Amino acid sequence: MQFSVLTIFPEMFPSFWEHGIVRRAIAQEKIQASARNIRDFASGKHRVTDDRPYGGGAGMVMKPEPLAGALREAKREIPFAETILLTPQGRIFNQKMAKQLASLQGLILICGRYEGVDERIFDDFVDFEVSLGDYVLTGGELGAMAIIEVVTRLIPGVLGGVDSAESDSFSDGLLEHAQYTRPREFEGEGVPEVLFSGNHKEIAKWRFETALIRTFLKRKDLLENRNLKSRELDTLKKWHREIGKIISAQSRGL
Ligand code: 4FV
Repeated sequence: MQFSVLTIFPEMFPSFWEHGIVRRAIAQEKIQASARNIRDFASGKHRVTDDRPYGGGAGMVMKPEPLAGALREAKREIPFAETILLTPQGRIFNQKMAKQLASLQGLILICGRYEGVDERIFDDFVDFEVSLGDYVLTGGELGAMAIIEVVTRLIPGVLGGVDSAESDSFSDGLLEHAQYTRPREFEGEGVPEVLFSGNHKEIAKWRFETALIRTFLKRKDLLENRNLKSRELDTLKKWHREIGKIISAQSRGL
């Protein structure tokens, strides 16, 4: 997978390339990543990349010519790449979208700044718009980094041995189960006994049920907006029956 970031702040990326999973994936040559300075494609002595909006109004707009120049060079380097513009108008980025992106060979990521980019860039160059979330950043760089990190984790072979994308939150649509590590006793609080049972079937059952109840308590939407697996449905039905019994017992004043 090749990532090509277009930004007026390429200096934001070297430290990102040099840490964690992105660093490992680059070292394993599973990904290549570069950040191109849009200003290098701006003309004139001041190489401006922004200008006042036609029709007046506050703020500045990213000029189309420097962006088009940077895009054409990036496309020459990665002709098969899909081009993403990071913008609040885009589809919200999530794990499902990351899985789709991870199947691509190349991504060009346009980082907007100022009030946004000239609309004519959308039509001619942008394959799709992606938003990091419903809030306003001052630039698309953090969105580009998030996409690169999340997608890189899903590239086969990047996550070795112990850590696997399969057990991630959201990978199977549920939040992750509770995690514990040493010490066994922390400020008077222990660790669920089942985790010391050595009974991997019981441990897996406990982890599944804590993942399901946490998802129900914290992110009910994740259960409402997808087809539940039979095991999830059966467990929810079991809890529903048990809760029903408790409620009816209460109503019988026991
Ligand atoms: C944003 C977001 C975002 C809008 C104007 C930068 C700013 C300026 N990008 N997800 N939310 N961008 O707020 O991706 O271009």
